[in-house]
Amino acid sequence: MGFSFFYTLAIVFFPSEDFRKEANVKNSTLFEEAAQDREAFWAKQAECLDWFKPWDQVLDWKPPYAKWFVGGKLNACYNCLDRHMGTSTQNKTALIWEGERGEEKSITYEELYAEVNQFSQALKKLGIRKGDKVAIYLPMIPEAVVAMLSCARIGAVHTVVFAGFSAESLKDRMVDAEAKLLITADGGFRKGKLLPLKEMADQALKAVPTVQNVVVVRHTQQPIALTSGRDHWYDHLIGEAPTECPPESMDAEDELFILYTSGTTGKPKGIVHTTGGYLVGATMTTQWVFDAKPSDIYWCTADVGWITGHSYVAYGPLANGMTQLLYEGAPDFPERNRFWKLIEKYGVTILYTAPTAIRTFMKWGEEWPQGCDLSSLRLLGSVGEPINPEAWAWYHQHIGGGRCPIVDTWWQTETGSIMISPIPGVTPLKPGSATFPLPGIDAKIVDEAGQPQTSGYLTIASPWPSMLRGVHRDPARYEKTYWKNGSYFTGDGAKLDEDGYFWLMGRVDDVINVSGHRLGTMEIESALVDHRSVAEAAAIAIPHPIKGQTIVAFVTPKEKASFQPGFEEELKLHVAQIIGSFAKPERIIFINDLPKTRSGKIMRRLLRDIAEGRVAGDTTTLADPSVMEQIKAKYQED
Ligand code: 7RM
Repeated sequence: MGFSFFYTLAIVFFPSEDFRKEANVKNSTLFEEAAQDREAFWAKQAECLDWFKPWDQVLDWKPPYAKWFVGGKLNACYNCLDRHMGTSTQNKTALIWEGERGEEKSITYEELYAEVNQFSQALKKLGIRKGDKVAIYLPMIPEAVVAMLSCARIGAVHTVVFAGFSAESLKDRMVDAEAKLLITADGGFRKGKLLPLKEMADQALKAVPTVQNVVVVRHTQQPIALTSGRDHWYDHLIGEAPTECPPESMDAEDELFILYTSGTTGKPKGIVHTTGGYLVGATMTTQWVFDAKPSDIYWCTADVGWITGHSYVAYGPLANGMTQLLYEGAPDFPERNRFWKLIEKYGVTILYTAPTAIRTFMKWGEEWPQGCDLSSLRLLGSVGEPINPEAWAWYHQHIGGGRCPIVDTWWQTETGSIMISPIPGVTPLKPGSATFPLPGIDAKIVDEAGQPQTSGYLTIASPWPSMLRGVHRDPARYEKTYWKNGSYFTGDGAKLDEDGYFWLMGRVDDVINVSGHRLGTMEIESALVDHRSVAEAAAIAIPHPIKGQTIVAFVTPKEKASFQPGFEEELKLHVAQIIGSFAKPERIIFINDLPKTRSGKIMRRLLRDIAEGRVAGDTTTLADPSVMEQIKAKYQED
């Protein structure tokens, strides 16, 4: 009841006539076509790409394994670069890069094409062939995009590891992917500090026997150690490489990349995406949702280390010949108006960012954007977690000047491209709702038994082109985690309102979302118990006004001595070392015992009750119900 009260109050924002008139999608025809014949619809959309050989069959669906555009041949890099040569896009700016200290660089499509060709040759010279796995551990610099496209060009499978991940996390991913080569940099910049990427890479590489070569981009110029015979400077390789490298003809179902994402166990999953379907999804959603126009200056603030950076920095925008901004740095460096300064300076027309960033800007106050000219903006986007109506309203008014539609885009690493989102010239917006599934996306809300409901689990009942094709080296996990009653199980809860709008309600599993970073509570727990003084740990997420969620950990130490004051900080640092500093718990509470069932299951739900100040739910199944009082006392005392 409380919920329906909340959403029926929502104001509806209709697309302006001006926006609609110029929009790529002006009416509901796409929805109708898709509803009539989904496969025929996707086949028509796939014509947005250049194919070396057309497909013989649109879809081969043997649940839960899908093949799209069977027999079709293409190359993702060719579709992002080669096909723009000889068109008006050739001399257009592809990437505008700005560093934190104000350095600038601008690269046209032709220049990007040239560099990618050379780097592709360099990779080949280092022995990289079709199907080989290449790890990329780079800051947000143009070379990150060059690296991805070069892999795609020669048919190598990239696995990008976010530069905020620790050496340990990088190692785990390279080992699981059996990476043959690593592309990294001397370092990166963040909040005026130097990130020791090469040092971390060296540390990780000690335990990765499969990596034979390391390419190092010169970026910060900080002194680093090179291992001779293994490490190579990027600029040297480029300087020596031939200028042309023909694109490999790839099967539509050949792997394009693996991207690791958190699940409900301590071990991240290598999500596999293939070439044809993925690129159709990324390309078409960029046209529909971001209303991509040749004149746009587009800025997606996501890092290439996340799926958003893959689909909406690297592939989608470039396949559409867009001009985009890349910024390597913090939003408050040197001042809290850096984003707004960038928008003013480059005339950004489309901004795609995360609710956690918007809430941070809200906290800093509207005087920061007010001091800048944001009149170039015409469209705003949001991704990563539900955007609360207050943040939506602030974004709409103070950034969008009340004139820009906001596309609240729901999707996942696994879905490859946006699934539920407004189409800005068509969809009436309700702040806080991602609105409707895109054309061709068969989203359904169901109960445990798979029956349609207005509140329950969000599922996708039919395959779609950019869907994951599996979990790298773990088909059992793919089948078990994602498929229930023949449908794709998203792990998110959702509700439908009386107008058919989708309202995302957050995860229904042990996956949490801190500042838009996806993490498993199990990953944090494994990192905690990895410390020699920790016996047991339970991590929970509690609501946080800026970060969306924040981590609270309950730890039972092995020895009395560990209760010393500095221990909490030490443990937090330990988590940062194992996963990355974004995974640090906000609070660690030391207790003698965790609330457990008689069979030994930790009841995290009861810990959440304590942390959120609720009366604890049913404790009768606990082996020792008295632990609850002790934990509560400890929680309130710290
Ligand atoms: C793109 C991305 C996926 C999880 C997903 C949701 C949450 C993402 C929204 C959202 C509500 C949104 N990929 N999520 N976008 N929840 N509204 N617009 O974030 O794999 O890293 O995370 O993020 O819980 O399952 S991801």
